[in-house]
Amino acid sequence: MRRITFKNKLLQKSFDENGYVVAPLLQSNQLTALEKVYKRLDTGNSSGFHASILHNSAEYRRNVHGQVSELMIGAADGYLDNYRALSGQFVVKEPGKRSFLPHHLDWSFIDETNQSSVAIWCPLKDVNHENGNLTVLEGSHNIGLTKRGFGYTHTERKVQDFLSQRFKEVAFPLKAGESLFYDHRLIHGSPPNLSSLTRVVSLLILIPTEAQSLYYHRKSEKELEVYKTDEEFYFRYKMGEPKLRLKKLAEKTVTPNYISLEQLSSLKKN
Ligand SMILES: O=C(O)CCC(=O)C(=O)O
Repeated sequence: MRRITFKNKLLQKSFDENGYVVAPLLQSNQLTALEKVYKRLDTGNSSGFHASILHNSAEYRRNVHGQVSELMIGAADGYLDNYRALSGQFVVKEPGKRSFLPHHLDWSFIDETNQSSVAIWCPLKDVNHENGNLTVLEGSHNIGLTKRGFGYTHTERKVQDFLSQRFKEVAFPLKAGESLFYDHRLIHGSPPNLSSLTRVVSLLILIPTEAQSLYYHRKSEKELEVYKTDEEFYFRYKMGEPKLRLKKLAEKTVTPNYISLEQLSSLKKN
């Protein structure tokens, strides 16, 4: 049986069925505090879509994590059943077409066979289609793509047709402080920010308190090495670097899941 994520049974049911829950999270004073943190730490000269977890500076990654998780964890605790913060981030869209983010899956943070990790996506200002609200393929978490490494692309053209025939795309225009809680197995993306203002979202990634955090490292197109990680992992390492200088913590190698037509078709037959 799958571990519970939400304290509230109705929210849990919706999370199980759809792969997400929308709920109010932050008050205006918390949003103002996050805005100030973003402005104080922002190093400028970015373009398109950028996420603080991929910033070059380990100090920046650490500072953002510390401040975002401190400001979001209390409200998150109100909803989630015994989860802990793994990574606090800002995910930002600068104005312009280049900030488009096609449908994708985030990499896995834990073994998701019987438990879920959660992302809480909370805009600091209202979001809509024009400035890049999140969209999801409702129910796509149930495809069960649980072994996802960093650095796989999901660009096969026929995949989009397959997905749009099978799943309903739902967009989430949200008020500042409202949040989308999504299961990391859910396919999601966002249109470009075509407004004139930068869109800033605070994002908190949480895992069950007792879960071992993991990193699925791309060894080849067909192989993922599984590493145990600790609290410091996302400050010490920048994803996508050719050499992460990981200690020899590998336990096993698994076959990666990614959104390819081949994998989706074989899963459909099962
Ligand atoms: O902030 C966005 O628009 C998308 C974020 C996202 O897809 C991600 O962080 O994986």
